[in-house]
Amino acid sequence: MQRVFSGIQPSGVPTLGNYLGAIRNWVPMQDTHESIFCVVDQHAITVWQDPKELARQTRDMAAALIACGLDPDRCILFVQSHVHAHTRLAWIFNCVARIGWLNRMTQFKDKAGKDRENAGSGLYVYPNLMAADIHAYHATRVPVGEDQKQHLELANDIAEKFNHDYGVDFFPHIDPHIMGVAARVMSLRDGTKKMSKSDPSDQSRINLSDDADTIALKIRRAKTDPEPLPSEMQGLEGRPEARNLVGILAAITGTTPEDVLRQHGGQGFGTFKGVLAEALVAHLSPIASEAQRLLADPGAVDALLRRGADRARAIAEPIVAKAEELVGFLPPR
Ligand code: AQP
Repeated sequence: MQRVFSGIQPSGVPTLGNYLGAIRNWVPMQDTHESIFCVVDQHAITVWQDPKELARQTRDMAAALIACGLDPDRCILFVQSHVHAHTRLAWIFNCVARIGWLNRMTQFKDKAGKDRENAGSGLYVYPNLMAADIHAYHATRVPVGEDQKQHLELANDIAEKFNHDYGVDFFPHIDPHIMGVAARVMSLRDGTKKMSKSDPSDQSRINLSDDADTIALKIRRAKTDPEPLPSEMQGLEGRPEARNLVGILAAITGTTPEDVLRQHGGQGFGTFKGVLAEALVAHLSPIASEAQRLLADPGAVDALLRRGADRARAIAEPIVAKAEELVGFLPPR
């Protein structure tokens, strides 16, 4: 059975973007793959996180993932910092990856902004830790949103260079699995910017914890243009906000943007936004309630995560110990 690895940062409340671009697609994989899912708190601190918030957000994220359908009995669900094999392998990868490769990473450029000299060095080597997350499990399938594709290509370059430098065939090739219709959900305030849990504007995103009224309000306020919806896809050209809302409705109702336009073409946004809000509320409300129910017993969520870490460690430890041996480290015992 192919092994899947994917992760999500506890850098806030998971958004509709995280859900449609990643989490939702992880759920069926539990039946078809050996599935490993990780709340990547070490990635999260590559930008400032309030220490008091981070632990809570990590637990909240785990509860949200379970509420979305990840079953800790059918997958391995754990917290990155609980399994030290990730950072041990990341150090080796820091030494394998070339600076020129990292310089090409667009996410670093986006997140570091103009003041690059002042960005944390962790943000710069983030892709090396991500490569380690995956290769520590010899995972070969990585379901992610379209924005992570470049990092996966880098993870393959790192594996190839490691194998070449040490004359082995140790780290396998990763098969990026870029997700469906709404592979990239955009901000509700700016259709050219991706929806992000750390966007300063809460109005820019739907959080999985939002209640029905909040969802309806955010959709009502979502930026659009004055034209009605077109009936065909080419009518969405140059209209990023309209395209985004159409993509979201298609993804949430399991149809295609073409079908959405066939059905709603000619409608003004007042009507269309009502339909979209209703579909979102129907889909997301049960998730929010289930996450709340789980968080009523935080100790139980923590216990599930500890068990997940034990299972993750059992896979990653021997792989990373072997990588260390290949590099020439003296065995610790
Ligand atoms: N807007 C999005 N559309 C589609 N997929 C998305 N993902 C994130 N945003 C969108 C996918 O969610 C998975 C987990 O993401 P992450 O938490 O590891 O990091 P991220 O991509 O940086 O997500 P955010 O929400 O934008 O977090 P912050 O604000 O902290 O940077 C990934 O598979 C990603 O593709």
